[in-house]
Amino acid sequence: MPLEGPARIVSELTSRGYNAEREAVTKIASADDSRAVLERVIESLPEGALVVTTDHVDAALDGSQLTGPSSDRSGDSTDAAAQSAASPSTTDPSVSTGESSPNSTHEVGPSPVETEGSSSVADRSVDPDLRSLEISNDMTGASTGTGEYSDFVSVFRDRLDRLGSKLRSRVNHRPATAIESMPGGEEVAMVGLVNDVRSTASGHWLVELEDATGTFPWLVMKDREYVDLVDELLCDEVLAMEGTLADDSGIAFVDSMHFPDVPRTHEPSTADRPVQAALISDVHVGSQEFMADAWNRFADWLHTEAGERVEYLLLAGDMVEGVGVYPDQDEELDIVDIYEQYEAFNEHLKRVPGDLEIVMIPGNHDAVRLAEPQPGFDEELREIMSAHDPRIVSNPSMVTIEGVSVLMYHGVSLDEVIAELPEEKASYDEPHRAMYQLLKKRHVAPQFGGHTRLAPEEQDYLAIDEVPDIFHTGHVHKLGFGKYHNVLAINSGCWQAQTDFQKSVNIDPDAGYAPIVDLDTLDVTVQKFS
Ligand code: D5M
Ligand code: FE
Ligand code: ZN
Repeated sequence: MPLEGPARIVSELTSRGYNAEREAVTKIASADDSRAVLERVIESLPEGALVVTTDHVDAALDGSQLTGPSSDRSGDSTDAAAQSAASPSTTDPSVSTGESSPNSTHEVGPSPVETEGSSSVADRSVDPDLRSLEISNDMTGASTGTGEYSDFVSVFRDRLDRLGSKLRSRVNHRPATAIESMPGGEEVAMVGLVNDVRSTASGHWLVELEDATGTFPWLVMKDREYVDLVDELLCDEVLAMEGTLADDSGIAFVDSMHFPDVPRTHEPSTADRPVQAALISDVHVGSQEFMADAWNRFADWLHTEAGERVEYLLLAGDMVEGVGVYPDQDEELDIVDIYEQYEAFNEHLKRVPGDLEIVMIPGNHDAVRLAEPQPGFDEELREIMSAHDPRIVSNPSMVTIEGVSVLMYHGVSLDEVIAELPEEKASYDEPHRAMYQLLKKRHVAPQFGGHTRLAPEEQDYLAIDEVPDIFHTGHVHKLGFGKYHNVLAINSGCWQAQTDFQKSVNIDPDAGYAPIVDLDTLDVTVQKFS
Protein backbone atom coordinates (compact mmCIF):
# COMPACT_ATOMS: atom_id res chain seq x y z
CA MET A 1 0.00 0.00 0.00
CA PRO A 2 1.55 3.30 -0.98
CA LEU A 3 2.34 5.71 1.76
CA GLU A 4 1.40 9.32 2.05
CA GLY A 5 4.78 11.02 2.20
CA PRO A 6 5.52 13.21 5.21
CA ALA A 7 6.03 16.21 2.98
CA ARG A 8 2.62 15.72 1.38
CA ILE A 9 1.02 15.38 4.80
CA VAL A 10 2.66 18.55 6.00
CA SER A 11 1.54 20.50 2.98
CA GLU A 12 -1.97 19.18 3.39
CA LEU A 13 -2.00 20.24 7.04
CA THR A 14 -0.43 23.61 6.27
CA SER A 15 -2.97 24.30 3.55
CA ARG A 16 -5.67 23.77 6.17
CA GLY A 17 -3.97 26.07 8.65
CA TYR A 18 -2.32 23.53 10.97
CA ASN A 19 1.22 22.92 12.14
CA ALA A 20 2.32 19.48 13.19
CA GLU A 21 4.90 17.86 15.41
CA ARG A 22 7.39 15.84 13.39
CA GLU A 23 6.48 12.68 15.25
CA ALA A 24 2.81 13.20 14.53
CA VAL A 25 3.57 13.45 10.83
CA THR A 26 5.71 10.33 11.01
CA LYS A 27 2.88 8.45 12.69
CA ILE A 28 0.36 9.47 10.08
CA ALA A 29 2.78 8.62 7.31
CA SER A 30 3.41 5.15 8.69
CA ALA A 31 -0.27 4.28 9.04
CA ASP A 32 -1.71 1.67 6.71
CA ASP A 33 -3.89 4.18 5.01
CA SER A 34 -2.25 7.43 5.82
CA ARG A 35 -4.59 9.57 3.76
CA ALA A 36 -7.62 8.32 5.65
CA VAL A 37 -5.81 8.70 8.95
CA LEU A 38 -4.92 12.24 8.02
CA GLU A 39 -8.56 13.06 7.33
CA ARG A 40 -9.59 11.39 10.53
CA VAL A 41 -7.02 13.35 12.54
CA ILE A 42 -8.18 16.63 11.07
CA GLU A 43 -11.83 15.79 11.75
CA SER A 44 -11.16 14.88 15.32
CA LEU A 45 -8.95 17.83 16.22
CA PRO A 46 -10.23 19.76 19.22
CA GLU A 47 -11.56 23.20 18.43
CA GLY A 48 -8.86 25.86 18.43
CA ALA A 49 -6.01 23.36 18.03
CA LEU A 50 -3.24 24.76 15.84
CA VAL A 51 -0.61 22.08 16.21
CA VAL A 52 -1.27 18.41 15.45
CA THR A 53 0.40 16.34 18.15
CA THR A 54 1.07 12.61 18.49
CA ASP A 55 -1.76 12.49 21.04
CA HIS A 56 -4.18 13.74 18.39
CA VAL A 57 -2.97 11.05 16.01
CA ASP A 58 -3.20 8.34 18.68
CA ALA A 59 -6.72 9.44 19.52
CA ALA A 60 -7.72 9.38 15.87
CA LEU A 61 -6.12 5.97 15.34
CA ASP A 62 -7.79 4.51 18.43
CA GLY A 63 -11.20 5.74 17.51
CA SER A 64 -11.04 4.95 13.86
CA GLN A 65 -12.27 2.08 11.74
CA LEU A 66 -9.42 2.40 9.36
CA THR A 67 -8.61 -1.22 8.89
CA GLY A 68 -11.00 -1.63 5.99
CA PRO A 69 -10.00 -1.38 2.37
CA SER A 70 -8.72 1.97 1.35
CA SER A 71 -8.92 3.51 -2.04
CA ASP A 72 -6.23 2.31 -4.38
CA ARG A 73 -3.76 5.15 -4.45
CA SER A 74 -1.07 3.58 -6.55
CA GLY A 75 -0.52 5.74 -9.58
CA ASP A 76 -1.79 8.83 -7.84
CA SER A 77 0.11 11.34 -9.87
CA THR A 78 -0.56 14.28 -7.59
CA ASP A 79 1.07 12.44 -4.79
CA ALA A 80 4.02 11.41 -6.89
CA ALA A 81 4.54 14.97 -7.98
CA ALA A 82 4.46 16.19 -4.44
CA GLN A 83 6.93 13.53 -3.44
CA SER A 84 9.45 14.29 -6.09
CA ALA A 85 9.13 17.97 -5.36
CA ALA A 86 10.15 17.15 -1.84
CA SER A 87 13.28 15.43 -3.04
CA PRO A 88 15.89 17.99 -3.85
CA SER A 89 18.83 17.02 -5.91
CA THR A 90 22.02 17.52 -4.05
CA THR A 91 24.12 19.04 -6.73
CA ASP A 92 27.13 21.20 -6.96
CA PRO A 93 25.72 24.71 -6.80
CA SER A 94 29.06 26.10 -7.94
CA VAL A 95 29.47 27.61 -4.55
CA SER A 96 32.83 28.87 -3.64
CA THR A 97 34.59 27.17 -0.81
CA GLY A 98 37.81 28.11 0.84
CA GLU A 99 40.75 25.95 -0.09
CA SER A 100 41.80 26.07 3.52
CA SER A 101 38.85 23.95 4.47
CA PRO A 102 39.82 20.33 4.25
CA ASN A 103 36.93 19.38 6.48
CA SER A 104 34.33 21.25 4.49
CA THR A 105 32.69 19.23 1.81
CA HIS A 106 29.74 19.63 -0.37
CA GLU A 107 28.29 16.68 -2.11
CA VAL A 108 28.66 16.69 -5.82
CA GLY A 109 26.27 14.83 -8.05
CA PRO A 110 22.85 13.53 -7.27
CA SER A 111 22.29 11.94 -3.93
CA PRO A 112 18.77 10.68 -4.26
CA VAL A 113 16.44 10.91 -1.37
CA GLU A 114 14.26 7.88 -0.89
CA THR A 115 10.75 8.73 -1.87
CA GLU A 116 9.07 5.35 -1.96
CA GLY A 117 8.40 2.74 0.63
CA SER A 118 8.82 2.87 4.34
CA SER A 119 12.38 4.19 4.17
CA SER A 120 11.02 7.53 3.07
CA VAL A 121 9.23 7.94 6.35
CA ALA A 122 11.42 9.94 8.59
CA ASP A 123 11.52 8.86 12.17
CA ARG A 124 11.53 12.43 13.35
CA SER A 125 11.45 11.52 17.00
CA VAL A 126 13.69 14.01 18.71
CA ASP A 127 14.76 14.06 22.28
CA PRO A 128 14.54 17.61 23.59
CA ASP A 129 16.76 16.64 26.51
CA LEU A 130 19.71 16.19 24.18
CA ARG A 131 19.39 19.70 22.88
CA SER A 132 20.95 22.83 24.19
CA LEU A 133 20.77 26.36 22.88
CA GLU A 134 22.18 29.42 24.61
CA ILE A 135 22.35 32.99 23.43
CA SER A 136 24.93 35.56 24.41
CA ASN A 137 25.63 39.13 23.34
CA ASP A 138 21.92 39.73 22.58
CA MET A 139 21.50 43.48 23.02
CA THR A 140 17.73 43.51 22.51
CA GLY A 141 16.27 45.83 25.15
CA ALA A 142 19.73 46.94 26.25
CA SER A 143 20.23 49.88 23.89
CA THR A 144 21.33 52.94 25.81
CA GLY A 145 22.84 55.07 23.04
CA THR A 146 21.21 58.36 22.14
CA GLY A 147 23.65 59.15 19.34
CA GLU A 148 25.42 61.85 21.31
CA TYR A 149 29.13 62.52 21.09
CA SER A 150 29.77 60.89 24.47
CA ASP A 151 28.26 57.64 23.15
CA PHE A 152 30.76 57.56 20.31
CA VAL A 153 33.58 58.15 22.76
CA SER A 154 32.47 55.28 24.96
CA VAL A 155 31.86 52.78 22.15
CA PHE A 156 35.29 53.40 20.60
CA ARG A 157 36.94 53.30 24.03
CA ASP A 158 35.31 49.95 24.68
CA ARG A 159 36.42 48.67 21.27
CA LEU A 160 40.01 49.71 21.90
CA ASP A 161 39.97 48.20 25.39
CA ARG A 162 38.54 44.90 24.32
CA LEU A 163 40.32 44.32 21.03
CA GLY A 164 43.48 46.05 22.27
CA SER A 165 43.66 43.53 25.11
CA LYS A 166 44.24 40.84 22.48
CA LEU A 167 47.30 42.77 21.25
CA ARG A 168 48.80 44.36 24.33
CA SER A 169 50.50 41.19 25.47
CA ARG A 170 52.09 40.76 22.05
CA VAL A 171 53.90 44.11 21.80
CA ASN A 172 55.71 46.44 24.18
CA HIS A 173 53.24 49.26 23.53
CA ARG A 174 53.29 52.89 24.66
CA PRO A 175 50.57 55.59 24.53
CA ALA A 176 50.67 57.96 21.51
CA THR A 177 51.72 60.96 23.60
CA ALA A 178 54.53 59.02 25.30
CA ILE A 179 55.93 57.92 21.92
CA GLU A 180 56.22 61.55 20.80
CA SER A 181 58.54 62.34 23.68
CA MET A 182 60.84 59.34 23.25
CA PRO A 183 64.29 59.82 21.69
CA GLY A 184 64.70 59.31 17.94
CA GLY A 185 65.93 55.90 16.79
CA GLU A 186 64.15 54.00 19.64
CA GLU A 187 62.16 50.82 19.04
CA VAL A 188 58.50 51.62 19.75
CA ALA A 189 55.08 49.97 19.62
CA MET A 190 51.52 51.20 19.87
CA VAL A 191 48.00 49.73 19.98
CA GLY A 192 45.30 51.93 18.45
CA LEU A 193 42.38 52.46 16.12
CA VAL A 194 43.15 53.18 12.48
CA ASN A 195 42.33 56.86 12.09
CA ASP A 196 43.53 57.41 8.54
CA VAL A 197 45.39 55.59 5.75
CA ARG A 198 46.92 57.61 2.89
CA SER A 199 49.70 57.22 0.38
CA THR A 200 52.63 59.61 0.32
CA ALA A 201 54.05 61.36 -2.74
CA SER A 202 56.84 58.79 -2.87
CA GLY A 203 54.49 55.79 -2.80
CA HIS A 204 54.84 54.84 0.88
CA TRP A 205 51.85 54.55 3.19
CA LEU A 206 51.01 56.65 6.20
CA VAL A 207 48.78 54.96 8.78
CA GLU A 208 47.62 57.15 11.63
CA LEU A 209 46.79 55.26 14.83
CA GLU A 210 44.71 56.73 17.63
CA ASP A 211 44.50 55.76 21.28
CA ALA A 212 42.97 57.40 24.36
CA THR A 213 45.85 59.91 24.55
CA GLY A 214 46.07 61.08 20.92
CA THR A 215 47.24 60.05 17.45
CA PHE A 216 50.61 59.02 16.04
CA PRO A 217 51.66 58.52 12.38
CA TRP A 218 53.26 55.26 11.22
CA LEU A 219 55.00 54.98 7.88
CA VAL A 220 54.84 51.69 5.97
CA MET A 221 57.66 51.72 3.41
CA LYS A 222 56.62 50.56 -0.04
CA ASP A 223 59.37 47.93 -0.23
CA ARG A 224 58.62 46.30 3.14
CA GLU A 225 56.73 43.02 3.42
CA TYR A 226 54.00 44.62 5.50
CA VAL A 227 52.96 46.87 2.65
CA ASP A 228 50.79 44.01 1.39
CA LEU A 229 48.63 44.37 4.46
CA VAL A 230 47.93 48.06 3.97
CA ASP A 231 45.24 47.41 1.38
CA GLU A 232 43.37 45.32 3.98
CA LEU A 233 43.11 48.17 6.45
CA LEU A 234 39.74 49.72 7.25
CA CYS A 235 39.23 52.86 9.27
CA ASP A 236 38.45 52.31 12.96
CA GLU A 237 39.81 48.80 13.18
CA VAL A 238 42.18 48.00 16.03
CA LEU A 239 45.83 47.29 15.21
CA ALA A 240 49.25 47.09 16.80
CA MET A 241 52.31 48.54 15.08
CA GLU A 242 55.94 48.01 15.97
CA GLY A 243 58.72 50.08 14.47
CA THR A 244 61.60 52.53 14.79
CA LEU A 245 61.21 56.21 15.66
CA ALA A 246 62.52 58.76 13.13
CA ASP A 247 65.24 61.09 14.33
CA ASP A 248 62.80 63.87 15.18
CA SER A 249 60.37 61.39 16.83
CA GLY A 250 57.54 62.77 14.71
CA ILE A 251 56.89 59.49 12.90
CA ALA A 252 57.77 55.80 13.21
CA PHE A 253 58.87 53.40 10.47
CA VAL A 254 56.80 50.22 10.64
CA ASP A 255 58.67 46.94 11.16
CA SER A 256 55.61 44.80 11.90
CA MET A 257 51.84 45.01 12.06
CA HIS A 258 49.53 42.85 14.18
CA PHE A 259 45.79 42.21 13.93
CA PRO A 260 43.68 41.05 16.92
CA ASP A 261 42.97 37.94 14.79
CA VAL A 262 41.88 34.41 15.64
CA PRO A 263 44.70 32.34 17.13
CA ARG A 264 45.88 29.66 14.70
CA THR A 265 45.60 27.22 17.56
CA HIS A 266 41.86 27.76 17.90
CA GLU A 267 40.19 24.38 18.40
CA PRO A 268 36.49 24.47 17.66
CA SER A 269 34.02 22.63 19.88
CA THR A 270 31.74 20.04 18.35
CA ALA A 271 28.48 18.39 19.35
CA ASP A 272 28.46 14.99 21.05
CA ARG A 273 25.98 13.46 18.63
CA PRO A 274 25.24 13.50 14.90
CA VAL A 275 22.90 16.47 14.79
CA GLN A 276 22.71 19.13 12.08
CA ALA A 277 21.86 22.79 11.70
CA ALA A 278 20.54 24.52 8.57
CA LEU A 279 22.09 27.98 8.18
CA ILE A 280 20.06 30.22 5.91
CA SER A 281 19.24 33.91 5.43
CA ASP A 282 17.65 36.44 3.08
CA VAL A 283 14.24 34.88 2.59
CA HIS A 284 12.76 38.17 1.32
CA VAL A 285 9.09 37.18 1.58
CA GLY A 286 6.97 39.93 -0.02
CA SER A 287 9.31 40.37 -2.97
CA GLN A 288 8.07 39.30 -6.39
CA GLU A 289 11.31 37.36 -6.63
CA PHE A 290 10.78 35.38 -3.41
CA MET A 291 11.17 31.73 -4.48
CA ALA A 292 8.20 30.11 -2.76
CA ASP A 293 8.61 26.81 -4.61
CA ALA A 294 12.23 26.43 -3.57
CA TRP A 295 11.31 27.34 0.00
CA ASN A 296 8.53 24.75 0.03
CA ARG A 297 10.88 22.07 -1.26
CA PHE A 298 13.33 22.96 1.50
CA ALA A 299 10.63 22.89 4.17
CA ASP A 300 9.27 19.58 2.88
CA TRP A 301 12.75 18.08 2.66
CA LEU A 302 13.21 18.77 6.37
CA HIS A 303 10.33 16.35 6.95
CA THR A 304 12.01 13.55 5.02
CA GLU A 305 14.55 11.04 6.19
CA ALA A 306 17.34 12.98 4.51
CA GLY A 307 16.52 16.06 6.57
CA GLU A 308 15.67 14.38 9.84
CA ARG A 309 18.96 15.16 11.57
CA VAL A 310 18.42 18.88 11.08
CA GLU A 311 17.22 20.03 14.49
CA TYR A 312 18.28 23.67 14.36
CA LEU A 313 17.40 26.37 11.84
CA LEU A 314 19.38 29.61 11.95
CA LEU A 315 18.08 32.58 9.99
CA ALA A 316 20.57 35.42 9.56
CA GLY A 317 18.29 38.31 8.58
CA ASP A 318 16.15 39.71 5.77
CA MET A 319 13.12 37.58 6.63
CA VAL A 320 11.00 39.86 4.45
CA GLU A 321 11.61 42.24 1.56
CA GLY A 322 10.50 45.24 3.62
CA VAL A 323 9.36 48.55 2.18
CA GLY A 324 11.36 51.60 1.16
CA VAL A 325 14.71 49.86 1.59
CA TYR A 326 16.10 50.84 -1.84
CA PRO A 327 14.87 53.33 -4.46
CA ASP A 328 12.12 51.88 -6.72
CA GLN A 329 11.88 48.78 -4.56
CA ASP A 330 8.08 49.10 -4.52
CA GLU A 331 7.93 48.19 -8.20
CA GLU A 332 9.04 44.67 -7.33
CA LEU A 333 6.89 44.13 -4.25
CA ASP A 334 4.40 41.33 -4.17
CA ILE A 335 3.07 42.37 -0.76
CA VAL A 336 3.19 46.09 -0.03
CA ASP A 337 2.24 46.08 3.64
CA ILE A 338 5.13 45.30 5.96
CA TYR A 339 2.96 43.49 8.53
CA GLU A 340 1.40 41.39 5.81
CA GLN A 341 4.90 40.49 4.66
CA TYR A 342 5.70 39.16 8.13
CA GLU A 343 2.37 37.31 8.23
CA ALA A 344 3.24 35.67 4.93
CA PHE A 345 6.73 34.86 6.21
CA ASN A 346 5.14 33.21 9.24
CA GLU A 347 2.96 31.08 6.99
CA HIS A 348 6.08 29.89 5.18
CA LEU A 349 7.80 29.23 8.48
CA LYS A 350 4.90 27.03 9.55
CA ARG A 351 5.79 24.58 6.86
CA VAL A 352 9.09 23.52 8.46
CA PRO A 353 8.93 20.82 11.18
CA GLY A 354 7.41 22.13 14.38
CA ASP A 355 10.12 20.73 16.61
CA LEU A 356 12.99 22.62 14.96
CA GLU A 357 14.78 25.06 17.22
CA ILE A 358 14.74 28.32 15.30
CA VAL A 359 16.95 31.36 15.89
CA MET A 360 16.45 34.61 13.98
CA ILE A 361 18.32 37.87 13.77
CA PRO A 362 17.14 40.88 11.72
CA GLY A 363 18.75 42.27 8.55
CA ASN A 364 18.65 45.57 6.68
CA HIS A 365 15.31 44.74 5.02
CA ASP A 366 13.62 44.00 8.35
CA ALA A 367 11.43 46.34 10.34
CA VAL A 368 13.89 47.20 13.08
CA ARG A 369 16.35 50.09 13.30
CA LEU A 370 18.85 50.01 10.46
CA ALA A 371 21.85 51.01 12.54
CA GLU A 372 23.90 48.13 13.96
CA PRO A 373 23.73 46.50 16.42
CA GLN A 374 20.09 45.91 15.49
CA PRO A 375 17.84 44.84 18.38
CA GLY A 376 15.63 41.77 17.83
CA PHE A 377 12.08 42.30 16.51
CA ASP A 378 9.55 44.16 18.68
CA GLU A 379 6.62 42.50 20.42
CA GLU A 380 4.16 43.09 17.60
CA LEU A 381 6.41 41.39 15.05
CA ARG A 382 7.30 38.60 17.48
CA GLU A 383 3.62 37.87 17.83
CA ILE A 384 3.22 37.71 14.07
CA MET A 385 6.26 35.45 13.66
CA SER A 386 5.25 33.03 16.36
CA ALA A 387 5.19 29.82 14.29
CA HIS A 388 7.35 27.28 16.10
CA ASP A 389 8.25 29.79 18.80
CA PRO A 390 11.55 31.07 17.36
CA ARG A 391 14.29 32.64 19.46
CA ILE A 392 14.46 36.23 18.23
CA VAL A 393 17.71 38.01 19.05
CA SER A 394 19.81 40.97 17.97
CA ASN A 395 22.06 41.35 14.94
CA PRO A 396 24.74 40.27 15.78
CA SER A 397 24.30 37.54 18.42
CA MET A 398 26.27 34.53 19.55
CA VAL A 399 24.25 31.33 19.67
CA THR A 400 25.71 28.19 21.21
CA ILE A 401 24.07 24.97 20.07
CA GLU A 402 25.17 21.76 21.74
CA GLY A 403 28.53 23.34 22.56
CA VAL A 404 29.13 24.81 19.08
CA SER A 405 29.19 28.60 19.14
CA VAL A 406 27.77 30.35 16.09
CA LEU A 407 28.26 34.07 15.59
CA MET A 408 25.26 35.23 13.58
CA TYR A 409 25.57 38.56 11.77
CA HIS A 410 23.46 39.74 8.83
CA GLY A 411 26.46 41.00 6.87
CA VAL A 412 25.90 44.57 5.64
CA SER A 413 29.57 45.40 6.28
CA LEU A 414 30.58 42.72 3.74
CA ASP A 415 29.58 45.11 0.93
CA GLU A 416 32.09 47.56 2.32
CA VAL A 417 34.86 45.02 2.84
CA ILE A 418 34.34 43.80 -0.74
CA ALA A 419 34.32 47.35 -2.11
CA GLU A 420 37.48 48.42 -0.30
CA LEU A 421 39.71 45.37 -0.48
CA PRO A 422 41.42 43.97 -3.55
CA GLU A 423 39.50 41.30 -5.45
CA GLU A 424 41.71 38.41 -4.32
CA LYS A 425 41.12 39.23 -0.66
CA ALA A 426 37.34 39.79 -0.82
CA SER A 427 34.80 39.42 -3.62
CA TYR A 428 31.13 38.58 -4.14
CA ASP A 429 32.16 35.27 -5.66
CA GLU A 430 33.96 34.28 -2.49
CA PRO A 431 32.03 35.99 0.29
CA HIS A 432 33.66 33.79 2.95
CA ARG A 433 36.98 35.53 2.25
CA ALA A 434 35.42 38.85 3.21
CA MET A 435 34.24 37.10 6.37
CA TYR A 436 37.85 36.01 7.08
CA GLN A 437 38.79 39.69 7.14
CA LEU A 438 36.15 40.39 9.78
CA LEU A 439 37.47 37.48 11.86
CA LYS A 440 41.02 38.80 11.49
CA LYS A 441 39.89 42.25 12.64
CA ARG A 442 37.75 40.61 15.34
CA HIS A 443 34.91 42.97 14.47
CA VAL A 444 31.80 42.46 12.35
CA ALA A 445 31.59 46.08 11.10
CA PRO A 446 34.88 47.87 11.73
CA GLN A 447 34.38 50.98 9.67
CA PHE A 448 32.24 53.79 11.04
CA GLY A 449 30.70 56.44 8.82
CA GLY A 450 30.69 54.45 5.59
CA HIS A 451 27.95 52.37 4.04
CA THR A 452 27.26 50.40 7.21
CA ARG A 453 25.25 52.42 9.71
CA LEU A 454 26.32 52.04 13.29
CA ALA A 455 24.59 53.06 16.48
CA PRO A 456 26.96 53.89 19.34
CA GLU A 457 26.20 51.97 22.50
CA GLU A 458 27.90 51.90 25.86
CA GLN A 459 29.71 48.78 24.79
CA ASP A 460 30.82 47.62 21.36
CA TYR A 461 28.46 44.74 20.63
CA LEU A 462 30.02 44.42 17.17
CA ALA A 463 33.43 43.40 18.48
CA ILE A 464 34.14 39.66 18.20
CA ASP A 465 35.25 39.14 21.77
CA GLU A 466 35.07 35.35 21.87
CA VAL A 467 36.24 33.34 18.87
CA PRO A 468 33.17 31.55 17.46
CA ASP A 469 33.31 27.99 16.09
CA ILE A 470 31.09 29.05 13.19
CA PHE A 471 30.61 32.53 11.70
CA HIS A 472 27.30 32.79 9.82
CA THR A 473 26.37 35.76 7.63
CA GLY A 474 24.09 36.49 4.67
CA HIS A 475 23.19 39.76 2.95
CA VAL A 476 25.30 39.47 -0.20
CA HIS A 477 23.06 36.67 -1.54
CA LYS A 478 26.07 34.52 -2.47
CA LEU A 479 26.79 31.10 -1.05
CA GLY A 480 30.34 30.45 0.04
CA PHE A 481 32.09 28.76 2.92
CA GLY A 482 35.52 27.87 4.13
CA LYS A 483 37.69 27.76 7.23
CA TYR A 484 39.81 30.51 8.66
CA HIS A 485 42.10 29.40 11.49
CA ASN A 486 39.64 26.51 12.09
CA VAL A 487 36.60 28.81 12.27
CA LEU A 488 33.95 27.75 9.75
CA ALA A 489 32.73 30.84 7.87
CA ILE A 490 29.45 30.43 5.96
CA ASN A 491 27.63 32.98 3.88
CA SER A 492 24.29 31.42 3.26
CA GLY A 493 22.87 32.61 -0.08
CA CYS A 494 19.21 33.61 -0.37
CA TRP A 495 15.65 32.66 -1.40
CA GLN A 496 15.15 35.57 -3.76
CA ALA A 497 15.79 35.37 -7.50
CA GLN A 498 17.76 38.16 -9.17
CA THR A 499 16.17 41.61 -8.77
CA ASP A 500 16.34 44.34 -11.41
CA PHE A 501 18.92 46.18 -9.36
CA GLN A 502 21.07 43.08 -8.99
CA LYS A 503 20.83 42.54 -12.73
CA SER A 504 21.98 46.10 -13.35
CA VAL A 505 25.09 45.62 -11.22
CA ASN A 506 25.75 42.01 -12.29
CA ILE A 507 24.99 40.33 -8.98
CA ASP A 508 24.03 36.76 -9.79
CA PRO A 509 22.51 35.48 -6.54
CA ASP A 510 22.84 31.92 -5.23
CA ALA A 511 19.15 31.39 -4.54
CA GLY A 512 17.46 28.32 -3.12
CA TYR A 513 20.39 26.55 -1.44
CA ALA A 514 20.54 25.44 2.18
CA PRO A 515 23.98 24.85 3.70
CA ILE A 516 23.67 22.12 6.33
CA VAL A 517 26.33 21.81 9.03
CA ASP A 518 27.10 18.57 10.85
CA LEU A 519 27.53 19.90 14.36
CA ASP A 520 29.61 16.90 15.42
CA THR A 521 32.25 17.41 12.70
CA LEU A 522 31.57 20.95 11.34
CA ASP A 523 31.39 19.46 7.83
CA VAL A 524 29.11 21.28 5.39
CA THR A 525 26.76 19.88 2.76
CA VAL A 526 24.78 22.09 0.46
CA GLN A 527 21.23 21.10 -0.46
CA LYS A 528 19.82 22.62 -3.61
CA PHE A 529 16.10 23.38 -3.85
CA SER A 530 15.95 25.70 -6.82
O1 D5M B 1 21.34 42.93 -0.40
C1 D5M B 1 21.65 42.04 -1.43
C2 D5M B 1 22.93 42.44 -2.09
O2 D5M B 1 22.67 43.37 -3.13
C3 D5M B 1 23.92 43.15 -1.19
O3 D5M B 1 25.22 42.83 -1.63
C4 D5M B 1 23.61 44.62 -1.39
C5 D5M B 1 23.18 44.65 -2.81
N1 D5M B 1 22.10 45.60 -3.14
C6 D5M B 1 20.84 45.24 -3.48
N2 D5M B 1 20.11 46.30 -3.82
C7 D5M B 1 20.92 47.37 -3.71
C8 D5M B 1 20.77 48.79 -3.97
N3 D5M B 1 19.64 49.31 -4.43
N4 D5M B 1 21.84 49.56 -3.74
C9 D5M B 1 23.00 49.04 -3.32
N5 D5M B 1 23.20 47.74 -3.09
C10 D5M B 1 22.19 46.92 -3.28
P1 D5M B 1 19.92 43.10 0.28
O4 D5M B 1 20.17 43.59 1.65
O5 D5M B 1 19.25 41.79 0.31
O6 D5M B 1 19.16 44.05 -0.56
FE1 FE C 1 19.12 40.24 1.61
ZN1 ZN D 1 20.62 42.38 3.42
